[in-house]
Amino acid sequence: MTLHANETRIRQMIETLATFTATPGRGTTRLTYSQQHRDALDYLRGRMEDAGLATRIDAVGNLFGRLEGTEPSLPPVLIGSHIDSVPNGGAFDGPAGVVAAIETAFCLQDLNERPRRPIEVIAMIEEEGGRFGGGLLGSRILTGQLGQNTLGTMADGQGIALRDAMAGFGLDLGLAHQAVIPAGGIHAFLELHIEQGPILESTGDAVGIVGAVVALSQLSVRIGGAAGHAGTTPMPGRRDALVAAAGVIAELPALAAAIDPNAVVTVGQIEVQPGGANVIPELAAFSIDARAERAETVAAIKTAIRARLADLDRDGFRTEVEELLSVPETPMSEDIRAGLVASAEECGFAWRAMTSGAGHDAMVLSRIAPVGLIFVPSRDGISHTPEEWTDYDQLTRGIEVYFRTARKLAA
Ligand code: HGY
Ligand code: MN
Ligand code: MN
Repeated sequence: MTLHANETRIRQMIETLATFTATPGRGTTRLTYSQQHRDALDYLRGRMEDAGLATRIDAVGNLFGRLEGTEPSLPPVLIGSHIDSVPNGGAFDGPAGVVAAIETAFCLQDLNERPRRPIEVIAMIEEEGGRFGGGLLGSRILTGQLGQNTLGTMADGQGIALRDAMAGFGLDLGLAHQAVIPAGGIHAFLELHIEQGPILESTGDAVGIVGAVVALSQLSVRIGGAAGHAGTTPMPGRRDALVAAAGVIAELPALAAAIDPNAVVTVGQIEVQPGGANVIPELAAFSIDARAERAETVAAIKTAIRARLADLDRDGFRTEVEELLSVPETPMSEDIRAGLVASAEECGFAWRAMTSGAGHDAMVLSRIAPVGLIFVPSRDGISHTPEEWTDYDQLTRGIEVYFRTARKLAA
């Protein structure tokens, strides 16, 4: 079996991207429109151009590299992933997919092959939502699901408006509509991603071929109580927003399990105001990330959360729930899945059919085109931490399967 994917090139791109972090020595922190994002784009443009791609940055900062096809008027095959990270994340979540796409272009260059369909490599913004919340921002803008009205209301944790962060990056929010890919604008989308779970490592399969991505929702909950002096305010009658929030958060695992034992629910962020050690909190704001195989299960979990918050309203608190993101379970294209299986088998690599518990841009892009998603193993199933790791020979094998499938899609 001829291995086209080049492990040295792949490793060099992953290791260089890992240097564009705001937290050197403590994982990858590359937030959208940050200096680290700028450095990564400058580097990636160079590598894309080395691979024979014509590069451009769209109105919201997604980086594209185009390999012209012999029939340029055909809708391109879009390949790639996201380039942002969670705070103190790993070196592979996102970059593995961007590098897989650039390596695909290098392999075609090595073979001196021109695809019939154009191929467009993409490095998308803000998939994690690490800066502006919600997530899947780049792909939701590309597919017309997020427009200027909503974008105009978004700000980061420091209160910097998305509009201003874009301006600082040389982008004009007023032109965001230009980033939208029209219906029929792409032939297919193919993404390689790390599994971020323990299955492939435990089974020894080389790649996971994804059938569907689970349903997921992200909520922002605010609980308002009453500030007061920690020393002189008797316990009975307090409306301590943090105690109320802690009660709700502590109950979430049992609340979700009662609805679906396989559902997952996570509170990753919490903010307390005014934040004095001797002041009774008047506001507690926290995130809830809820996921399950089916959208109606996630909906039932959200209903149960709202009912629990209504109890607090009756106790004199003021609660609010904002839905930042809600995506139903998303099946991948059967044809592309079959193409990935055929490529894995022609390489003689063991593959495994999987469902993705992690959200990915592929689930959003499935709104405008058939999509495919392939996983490579994650050591100890760890991700979203500096310890995230995939062996380079494992990544190279996954990229070989990916390249062969992208090549067929563009034929
Ligand atoms: O949260 C997720 O599933 C993905 O890593 N953004
Ligand atoms: Mn990711
Ligand atoms: Mn992630």
